[in-house]
Amino acid sequence: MQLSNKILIGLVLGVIVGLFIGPEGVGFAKKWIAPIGTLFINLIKMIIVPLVFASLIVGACSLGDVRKLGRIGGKTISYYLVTTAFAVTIGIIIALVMDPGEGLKLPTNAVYKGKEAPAIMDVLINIIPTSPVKALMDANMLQIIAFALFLGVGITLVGPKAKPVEAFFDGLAEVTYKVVGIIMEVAPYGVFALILPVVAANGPKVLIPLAKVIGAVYIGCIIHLAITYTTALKVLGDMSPAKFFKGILPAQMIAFSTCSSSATLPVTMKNTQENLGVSKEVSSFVLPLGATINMDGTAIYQGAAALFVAQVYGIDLSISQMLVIVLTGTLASIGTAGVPGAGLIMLTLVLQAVGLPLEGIALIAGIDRILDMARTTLNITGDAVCAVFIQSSENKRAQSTPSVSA
Ligand code: DAS
Repeated sequence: MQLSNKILIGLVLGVIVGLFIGPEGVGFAKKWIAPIGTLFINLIKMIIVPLVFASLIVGACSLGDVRKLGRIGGKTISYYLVTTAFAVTIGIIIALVMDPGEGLKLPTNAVYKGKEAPAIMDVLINIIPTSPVKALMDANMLQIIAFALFLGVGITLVGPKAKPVEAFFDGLAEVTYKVVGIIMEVAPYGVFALILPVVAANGPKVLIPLAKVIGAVYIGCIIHLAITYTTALKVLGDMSPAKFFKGILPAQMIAFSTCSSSATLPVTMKNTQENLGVSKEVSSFVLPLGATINMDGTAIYQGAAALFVAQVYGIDLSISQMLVIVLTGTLASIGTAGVPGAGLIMLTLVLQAVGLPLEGIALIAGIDRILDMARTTLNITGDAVCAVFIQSSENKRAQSTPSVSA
């Protein structure tokens, strides 16, 4: 049976058993079932750093030359920024139309102390690791990416003398891919154990008061998937959406269950390489970068959640305040780590930027895991669409570049 079918069975069984045991069974689920999910997450966290580090170095080296690295990097970053800003806008529009905060009116005398928005220069400066070993130990993904890219460029520029170094990291990358394959055999059980306690704890009745917020985020994600990604796949990726969504399904289910782009990254890479024809060199560059800075689902969530909080406190936002939400929502999603619940933490940055009470976060925190499932699934899907786009663009370039005659 295909792995994606096994994972789907794990997911569905987890939901059914979660609904069956309900809130009374949460204690049992958290004590005996949840640890299996934690074990699965820890197995993937174990392999993330060596996988991203080795595959990015190999990715940067195999691009062959620094010009190609710059070209692919420029296309990748541009695609990520445009789709993320579009995602925030969708989140705002959906929340304006659905008005999820309707019916809830809370006092607005709240004095809030928001998290200072990190200055964009600080974010950029912090990307360069002063201690690469510490960055690896701390799993600081942005710094690991920066260090790996510099090493990759260095190996490329040194040439033949650095071949043994490239061969070592190429071998390490292959070993990490193989370990991922072994870990994925556990995925159906891990997915079952991750989803069951969440469904048991949140059961259908608890969700009703916040169903509109969940609806707004899920509808926003579906719209982004149906419009932005389908268009990008057809226009930029030359790939039928049906083939894409079938090929990326296992990674989407892992993302939905783990709520972690980083934990899903090995599967996203496996699916894009094996099912979507993306080369190792492109996927090893585009996907680790995307799992760290490209989070369209989180961007939609930031837009919708900010509007929900404004509605709940009866605050009418001006157009310029909504533009501030688009900007800070985009920055917040870039800065969001690929781990569960990271988007909720970054929401404080957006609320503070437009002067909304942070207390609103408490309202949404209870269902954050449910929202995180959708936004993480969209996050990794957007990364995979970008990988397909870059691969298609590079294929076209290769075809249009006259081959050097022998
Ligand atoms: N869970 C994060 C991720 O892994 C996204 C978020 O929390 O918004 O992509």
